[in-house]
Amino acid sequence: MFCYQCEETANGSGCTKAGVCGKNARTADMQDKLIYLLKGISALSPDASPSSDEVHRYVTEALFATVTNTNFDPAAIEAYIDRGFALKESLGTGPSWAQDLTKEWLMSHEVGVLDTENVDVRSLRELLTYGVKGLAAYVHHAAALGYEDPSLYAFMEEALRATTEDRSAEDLTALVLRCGEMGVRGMALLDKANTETYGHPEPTQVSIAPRDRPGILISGHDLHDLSQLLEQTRGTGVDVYTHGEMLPANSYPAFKAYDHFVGNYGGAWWKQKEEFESFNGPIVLTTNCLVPPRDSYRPRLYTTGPVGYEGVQRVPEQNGRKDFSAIIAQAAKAAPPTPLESGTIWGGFAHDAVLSVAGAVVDAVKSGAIRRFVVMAGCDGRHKEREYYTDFAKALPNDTVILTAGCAKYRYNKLDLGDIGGIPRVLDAGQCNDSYSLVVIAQALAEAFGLDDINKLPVTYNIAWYEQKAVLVLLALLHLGVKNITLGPVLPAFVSPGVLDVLVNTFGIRKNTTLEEDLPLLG
Ligand code: SF4
Ligand code: SF3
Repeated sequence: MFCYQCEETANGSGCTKAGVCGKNARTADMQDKLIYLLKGISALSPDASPSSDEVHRYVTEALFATVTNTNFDPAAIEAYIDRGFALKESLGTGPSWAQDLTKEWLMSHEVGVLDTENVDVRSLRELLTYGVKGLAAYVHHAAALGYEDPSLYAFMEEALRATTEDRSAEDLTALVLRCGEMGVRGMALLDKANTETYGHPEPTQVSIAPRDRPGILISGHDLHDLSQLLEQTRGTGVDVYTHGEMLPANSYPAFKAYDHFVGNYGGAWWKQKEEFESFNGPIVLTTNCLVPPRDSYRPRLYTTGPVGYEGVQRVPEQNGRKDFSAIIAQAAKAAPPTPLESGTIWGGFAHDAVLSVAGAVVDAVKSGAIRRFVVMAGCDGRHKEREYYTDFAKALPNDTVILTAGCAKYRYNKLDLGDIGGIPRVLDAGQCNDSYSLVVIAQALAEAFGLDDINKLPVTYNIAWYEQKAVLVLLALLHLGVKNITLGPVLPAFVSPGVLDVLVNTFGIRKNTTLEEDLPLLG
């Protein structure tokens, strides 16, 4: 195996024996074969003979299954491969390698990242592939709510196809930037899907103290799954709690209407071993990030959608309806969650909520009460270096406001950083995909201040990344012309020195260093 798609890749260069994430070599090889097949399918469905919706949705979900910490089950990946070969029959003609591809050939050959010898071309091909994986995740969520945009499917397939062709570095770089453009479009589509279906998030104090009743813990990013769970648990005496990236769901009006939807339990994904243990009730993983489970809570762990783990039960599903009845029955017999903490945390500062008080925000900036916004969006992770983000948040001057989205927030969202004239100093826009909200807010502020360039705003970007959705969010920011982003806790291993030069020279990207060096950059 060779995988270097995430931040914690072995030795900062690549996982070759087993993934630091827990992905074994067999699953990694199966994922490489699946990606190869998806590229083949994309090569057979050029614009002239567009693929069916079924093919588009399949490519999207299969890409999602290969995102870090999503699917660790080689049998599930093989099932995606089988589905791909069945769908391939319906496709038109294309290059012979794709047209003649058989499962037999694929299973008996090693394919993967290292097939591309030129390091810069490899780097660009992988950067594009990972951006597309991130995009696929968001497109998948929007589609679950009935929101689809053919141009996004077309782009994902065009990009996959391009990685198999003899393209120049310039050409691939242009596609990488277009991936950022499509990322903005995809996140806007998901924002529309979420807010039209569940209402605009509203500022909410989310309880982090459990109640004295049994509960079900739901994690991941899929709001459609959550909505089905809330509906089916209504009146059963079983509470529902969020974990990790599901926390922002507590701020949507449609979900707040459920009395038994009672708050958030625990922190970011990497703490799940301890937290799933002490939760005591069943846990549903709707997307990444899943950590290989302990045997102790495995019988009460469930996966659904693109997530999977060998030997872990699936949520039963028929015609798109998930059936939580057995999980609810199991929960009813479980002990209430063991309390870990008490109090509340703020959420719900997505674009609608922030822009509804835009006047107050603009006044606070003009009066000097708010000197600067610091975007600290992205992912959290288990590496010790990430303590930097807690220290950075603590060290920020009192006249700065943190804008966040994604699970990166768990590094500082329980600190008491106070408020500025009633505006909390940590404004949480939501999940990683809600980074879109931060962009809408920045653009609205630029307009309010009459600026022609968002880089002239008093905004500093200090972003933490972990997996491929964060890669897409980064590309989206680059497409919007955001310059001088600080990125950490390490730079991606898949960015070659040549590609890094382009990122540094064109966009001023830099790696985070120490508080002493990074804080003065606030100006
Ligand atoms: Fe390694 Fe990350 Fe790939 Fe897992 S996803 S195998 S940790 S590079
Ligand atoms: Fe987190 Fe996995 Fe990236 Fe959605 S849940 S931000 S890491």
